[in-house]
Amino acid sequence: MRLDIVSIFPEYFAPLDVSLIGKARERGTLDVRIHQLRDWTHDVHKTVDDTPYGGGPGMVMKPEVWGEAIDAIIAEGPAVGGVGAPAATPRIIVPTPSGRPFTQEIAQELAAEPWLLFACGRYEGIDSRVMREYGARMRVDELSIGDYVLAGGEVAVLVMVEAIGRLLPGVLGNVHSAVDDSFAPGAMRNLLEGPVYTKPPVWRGHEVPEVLLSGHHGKIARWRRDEALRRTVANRPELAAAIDPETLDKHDRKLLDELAFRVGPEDMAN
Ligand code: JB8
Repeated sequence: MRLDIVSIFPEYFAPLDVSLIGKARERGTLDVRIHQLRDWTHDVHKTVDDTPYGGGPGMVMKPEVWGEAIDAIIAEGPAVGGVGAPAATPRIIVPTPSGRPFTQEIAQELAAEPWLLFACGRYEGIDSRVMREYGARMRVDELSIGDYVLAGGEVAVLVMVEAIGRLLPGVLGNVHSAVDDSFAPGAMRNLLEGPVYTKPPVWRGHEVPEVLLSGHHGKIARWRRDEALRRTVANRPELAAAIDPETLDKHDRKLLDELAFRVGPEDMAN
């Protein structure tokens, strides 16, 4: 996978040199290219922002410099051409608090793409015509990593790249660990992972739940599912309410009943 990242603060991306993503880059699984947006300015001050039309606080990123940057990166072309080669245009991702939510499902979808270009805004964001211009030629997604406001898109891109990167074939140490993740499609859809334990069996008087030491795999799986359901109801009731009733067995329904929790679309009275 090729990842291009455009920012006025390329130093923010030093973490991509280490850990899982760093190793994937060394192996050639990931081709990450960080670009300084100011390289595409023409004035002595390397200006990237201007005052907003209509007034208001802050500054807005100028469209011309973004256009030149994105055109130049697209013109570099994909790593390899020919039949079965990556797309000639990247998918463009613009982090913004006003975007659609970035979810595990979207991470999965983006992990299947050959080429992504992340455009990091600062100030009050990027002139909207940039998204319109490229949206007419390729897929452009404005995505939000959560309901809070950062100072710019850089940290949001680090979050998205880590979530996407660990889904790439061969990036996770244990290829099976992604299927048990909270939010993973399948059995963990709309479920949070329960608690985890390791040795010693007693630490400062706190014991590991006995069932986990039993070696009884059926009972352990059931206990883990109970804990996942309890945690989801306690911490994310809106997620629990969205669980498809068809995915619940008799034991699940009994537990949710004991928690006085109603699941499904017909009645949201929780
Ligand atoms: C200026 O909170 B965020 C975010 C905030 C931003 C920009 C991009 C993303 C650009 N402020 O995800």
